[in-house]
Amino acid sequence: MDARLESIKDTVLARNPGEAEFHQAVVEVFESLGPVHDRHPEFLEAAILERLCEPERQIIFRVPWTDDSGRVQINRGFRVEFNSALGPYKGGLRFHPSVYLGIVKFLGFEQIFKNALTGMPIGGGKGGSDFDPRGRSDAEVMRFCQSFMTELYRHIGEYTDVPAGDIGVGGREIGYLFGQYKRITNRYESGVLTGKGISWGGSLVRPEATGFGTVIFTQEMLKTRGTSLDGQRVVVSGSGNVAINAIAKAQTLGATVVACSDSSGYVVDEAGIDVDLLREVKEVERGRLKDYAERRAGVSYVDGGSVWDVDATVALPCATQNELDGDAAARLVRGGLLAVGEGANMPSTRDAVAVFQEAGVLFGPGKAANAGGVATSALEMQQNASRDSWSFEHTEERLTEIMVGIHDRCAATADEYGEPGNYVLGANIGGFVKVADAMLAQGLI
Ligand code: NDP
Ligand code: 2IT
Repeated sequence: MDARLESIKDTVLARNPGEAEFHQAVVEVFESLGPVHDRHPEFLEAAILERLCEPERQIIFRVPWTDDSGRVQINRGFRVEFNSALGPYKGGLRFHPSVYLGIVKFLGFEQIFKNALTGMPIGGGKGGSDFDPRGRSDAEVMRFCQSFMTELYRHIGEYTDVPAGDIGVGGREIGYLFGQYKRITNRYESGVLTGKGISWGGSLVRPEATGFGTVIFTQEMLKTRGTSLDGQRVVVSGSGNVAINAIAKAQTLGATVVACSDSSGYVVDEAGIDVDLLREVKEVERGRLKDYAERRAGVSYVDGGSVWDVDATVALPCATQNELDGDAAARLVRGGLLAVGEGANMPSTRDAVAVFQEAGVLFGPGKAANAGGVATSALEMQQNASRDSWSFEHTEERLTEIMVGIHDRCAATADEYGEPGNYVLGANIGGFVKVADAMLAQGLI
């Protein structure tokens, strides 16, 4: 790392003790930024990096609710409003027992650069709770969401901060959150949340957007090597919103997705995942991947283990952070891997990224490859602001344009900085320069 940035990094790490994921995200970005500071000493003088690493506002609150047996439960809620240089804070809410400040901050930090790369007017933020929705009834989830919003509502708004979904937060949760916001404020402010249902202000393609966008980005990377997804053997991790839609899109483009996972195990389906059955099991029944395997002939289910043991030419990690380590990366490379498109946020460890890059594997980092979700959220905000709703075809066309644009900007930036094909460098520098320029223009705030 550049010596000038090293000491800033040390200060940031010391100021934020115990937040391993946030440290990892900061270090990864700093490693790309040396050459930018050679060209732009004004960024150092204005302490842009120090300011970028300090969230504009961090909100932590108690979320009390009662479970179905009448017992009081207490969770912790978070919203980190990281950077508003380019627009209102924008980013998802994650409900998962592992959530703590370090995870929310890593996600919020990445979101700043991701949102900048989309070219849409959105700043970066993230939130969530250590609430575990698994095994909870709809009524429990509703009471939790109502309590969560009873605090959060005062901090958000169409021009302030616009949350959406992430792990554990989908259409059901956004519905309960929106209902409570509307009830408290007595305002039908559609643009306050994205990921809404289609009949009450949502956008077509938003549910598919992250997975579709990841595959479109991956397709663009493959094109630079004169190939495409057609005929590729793909492994996807996860079986949630991002994974399912990545599987669907990859197969539409002629790939065969032979495996996917959940936190309990993985399935191998050499004929190609049956997306309709997967949607039925996961989205309608809220079941487990094991149930998918039991209902389809010729599928094997592996309890525990790692889905990265399955050979693939294209890997799409779509579950969670640090799910793919250096050993798994080396195994995938030995198995003939050509490309990785990160649907999840920071799923590859720094060791894994190094293995992929050394082996010449095309590597699309999450902040570029999975930006289709938040970009389509921005399209939802646009539709809400104009009280309009667009067709599926039109919205998907916009998503495709945006993803191709992000790919090309990352590639061009990597070329400009003398590292052709380095999408990590391209994404970090491309996102950073846009935010840094806006921060400079807006003065010391
Ligand atoms: P979902 O809740 O719909 O699905 C999450 C999936 O990941 C599930 O299959 C889940 O398995 C698995 N998973 C979660 N945590 C772990 C864990 N600790 N170990 C192993 N598997 C795990 O979430 P999404 O699909 O929305 O999100 C997936 C990833 O994509 C996240 O990294 C998220 O930040 C990122 N992302 C999401 C966007 C969106 O629009 N939703 C946009 C951009 C990025 P199980 O059910 O067993 O927990
Ligand atoms: O990580 C992400 O980009 C998301 N979870 C989506 C955020 C959004 O505001 O749609």
